[in-house]
Amino acid sequence: MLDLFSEEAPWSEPLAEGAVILRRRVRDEADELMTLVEAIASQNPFYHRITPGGHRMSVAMTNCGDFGWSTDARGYQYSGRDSVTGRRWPPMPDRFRSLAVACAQEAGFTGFHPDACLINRYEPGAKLSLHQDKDEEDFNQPIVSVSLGLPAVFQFGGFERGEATQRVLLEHGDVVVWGGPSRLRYHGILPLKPGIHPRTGGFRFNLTFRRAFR
Ligand code: MD6
Ligand code: FE
Repeated sequence: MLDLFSEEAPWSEPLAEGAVILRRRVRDEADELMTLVEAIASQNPFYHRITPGGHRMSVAMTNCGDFGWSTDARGYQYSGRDSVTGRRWPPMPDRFRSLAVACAQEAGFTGFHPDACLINRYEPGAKLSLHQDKDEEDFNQPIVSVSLGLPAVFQFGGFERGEATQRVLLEHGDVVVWGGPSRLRYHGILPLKPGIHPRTGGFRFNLTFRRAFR
């Protein structure tokens, strides 16, 4: 019998055409994912990057995979090396890749081949202003976003910055898959509220898997 009141994870919540939240999709493996994040950060620490406009980002970032996204005085770009350290990014763990591919598939996107994984770390007050993800070459490939640790409010808008936004809470273990007709929607994260999460302490982490180059 269909029981509408049992909380059987994961469950999916459509956001818009081409965008879906897979609620608690990685909750049971979140500890192991965090251990991998810590290993990556021990090789390539989180930095608060400086935007071309000279602003220090409130979100600290690192990457793994063949390419990493970052920003510096030259602009926003994907590159094979960290411009701070000059070193290649740590490889994308197989565990990360297969998870991202599986989530994309569950959302209806076959043939996702991520070559970059951006890892964001939010502290209380950290936010990400409304933006589009448009530094990738092929907008036919979706983005898979994994939330770990403290909850945050995700803003999900339209195709112009000024359009109204939906607000949804993203919690530990939630995955958002994002592509097709929604691929270029504006989105952002409101300032993180202070709290303590049993696995991540005072932080929220977000992994976004992307295909940067064709
Ligand atoms: C975050 N995420 O959740 C920031 N971009 O911390 C993003 O900017 C994002 O979640 C594209 C697709 C999904 C996302
Ligand atoms: Fe984004």
